Amino acid sequence: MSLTIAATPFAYPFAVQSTALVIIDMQRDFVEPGGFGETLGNDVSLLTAIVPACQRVLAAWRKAGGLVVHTREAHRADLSDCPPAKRERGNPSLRIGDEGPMGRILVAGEPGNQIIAALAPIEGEIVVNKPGKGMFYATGLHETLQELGISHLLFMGVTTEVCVQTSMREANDRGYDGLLLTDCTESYFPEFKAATIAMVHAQGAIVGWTAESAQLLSALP
Ligand code: C5J
Repeated sequence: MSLTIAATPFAYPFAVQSTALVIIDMQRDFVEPGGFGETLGNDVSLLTAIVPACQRVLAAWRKAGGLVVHTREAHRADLSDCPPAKRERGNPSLRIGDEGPMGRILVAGEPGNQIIAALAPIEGEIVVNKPGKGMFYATGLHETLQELGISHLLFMGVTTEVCVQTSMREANDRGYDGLLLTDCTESYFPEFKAATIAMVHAQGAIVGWTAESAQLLSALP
């Protein structure tokens, strides 16, 4: 069945069977108080504020029978998939692989690397550990989505201008129609979120579409 979201800059037609809901990096270290994000001086309450809206969308999408993809920014324990340039840049108090407040920073399997309980994956959902900011780099996800006949992607998660935007741009270059749910994404920097939303739907949806979650919820049967 063809559905339509009243989106910006124009209507977004989609079908549940060929669309995946993608939840980017809602992992404890970025979102929860006491995690890595907070040790960097970020106000994580901005990010936790989107959790109820994300839960509503996830519940409705599961009920509609749609595919769900969860991502985590995660490296192997030996950091063989972490380029030195990523680990060594700048002068942070903690680097990737160091012991942080919730285990080793951005290392797969550590407590801080788990998706927050409120959005925990269930059986049948795809969980992708991604070593980069974008969800397609070195993950094999494009091939999986192609096999499943997915052509449309609905995006939620954090942070808007980093991993969410990078993933949307990667998706756009691979031929997917992507839509960003604006009340289900957040940044530690509100001005970066606003700029990203504007960039995504500028120039006739040059990267994709944007809409509030209410628009998606009212479009679902
Ligand atoms: C994400 C980051 N998930 N900001 N990572 O956006 O480093």
